[in-house]
Amino acid sequence: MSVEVERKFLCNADTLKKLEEIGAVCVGQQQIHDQYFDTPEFHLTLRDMWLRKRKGCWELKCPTAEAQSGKQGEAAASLCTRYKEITSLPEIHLRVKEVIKQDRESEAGFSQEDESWLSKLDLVCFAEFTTARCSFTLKEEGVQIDLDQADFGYHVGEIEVLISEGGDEQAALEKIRKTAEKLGLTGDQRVKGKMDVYLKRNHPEHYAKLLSEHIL
Ligand code: V4E
Repeated sequence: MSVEVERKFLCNADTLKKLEEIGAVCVGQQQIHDQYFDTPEFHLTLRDMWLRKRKGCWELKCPTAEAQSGKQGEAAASLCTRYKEITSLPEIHLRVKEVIKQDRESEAGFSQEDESWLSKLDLVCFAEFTTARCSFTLKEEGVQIDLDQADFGYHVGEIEVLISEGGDEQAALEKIRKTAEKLGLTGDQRVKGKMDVYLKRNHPEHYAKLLSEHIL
């Protein structure tokens, strides 16, 4: 299982030029269609768990043990998020069921095509959008930089480093800090992600609930 450590940043007219200057190499462009699911009572997102279907595959992003214990470290680290990324469908099902505390055993299978487990756990799609993504790498740092343009009009960049669970988070944070410095990123405020902007516009009640619980 991998842990994604990332820092979001606001893009501007100079971002592409800056990436070129620091030697970032474009490694591809893609369209990403995401559908996010939760119960009507927000069982998952209120625990900072994000279940999504992307390119026909299920993914669950959930907080790491450190994030759950509230450890943030220094200020630069607090600009970053870390989430475990689970892609095994049986494990996703297990974790989701654990949170929803469904008494009734689901008899659904675990194929990517059979979606009956969703309705059995009362999971509905609450957000759906497409992102045009350009990805860059900084090879010597093992860093990926994504420039995302969401179809609802939000443009955001992210500097990310993947580590294994229990891997060297400090080293990942340091790589992100260095990359941010090279890109000339200033500001000590966390930048909003796509979901933040999407929910604020489309589901203000859900958004308000997540804000009040300090999830967003
Ligand atoms: C973790 C999370 C959400 C799920 C989407 O994560 P995000 O990294 O924003 O999306 P994306 O498309 O870049 O995924 P990737 O391709 O990198 O896997 S939605 C909200 N969160 C929590 C969250 C948070 N609290 N604060 C920030 C700055 N980002 C995300």
